[in-house]
Amino acid sequence: MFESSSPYSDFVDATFLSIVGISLLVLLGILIAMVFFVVRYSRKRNPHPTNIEGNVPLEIAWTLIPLALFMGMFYLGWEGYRQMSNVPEEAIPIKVTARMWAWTFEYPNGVTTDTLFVPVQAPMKLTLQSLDVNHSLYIPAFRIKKDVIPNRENVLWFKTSAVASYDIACAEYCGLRHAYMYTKVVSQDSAQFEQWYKAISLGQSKPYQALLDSTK
Ligand SMILES: [Cu+2]
Repeated sequence: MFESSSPYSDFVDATFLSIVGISLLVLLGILIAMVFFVVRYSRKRNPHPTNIEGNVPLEIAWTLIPLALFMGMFYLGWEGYRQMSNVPEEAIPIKVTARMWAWTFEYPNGVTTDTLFVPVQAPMKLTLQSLDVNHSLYIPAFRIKKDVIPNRENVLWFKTSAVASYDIACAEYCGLRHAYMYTKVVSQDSAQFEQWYKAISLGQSKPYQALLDSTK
């Protein structure tokens, strides 16, 4: 579940787990305090209520502790966003077009495919555009999801760390056959990729299913 397959999947997982951890600690703290107050200050033990005027140290504590927690979470989110937005200059540009209900990937030489083939370890820059409605490019293994909006270009980048294939889905409900908007990222070693790229540029590529099988 927490296998690293893109440059920032580890960071996203660590952020996710630390926020879940903080939430659990806070939940536990609130529960313990609640049970303590229910027992200690029940009407039986404490028949006469006291008016409390305020407590400066306590107020400072319950302001500063949540502030520190939120700033910590903000930092993790910001850092993750920064990593995802800083596209390496040498990244290979791919134009991704979404439409009801399919993905098209266009390589620098103008060749288009329905499956995204990439060389392993090479940074890829995906420019996303939609021909009709809102879609969202989602690659769960890479911890990436980016909306694809008509009349607007969004950009994402990634780099694969292993020779393997990964699912691509549409994560924005886009009509009747939305659930069929599945395809794959197929990461190959660079020699294999070069060969495929040359073949497909000459119009003699193998059917993609054969390539998918070879990466299993
Ligand atoms: Cu879609």
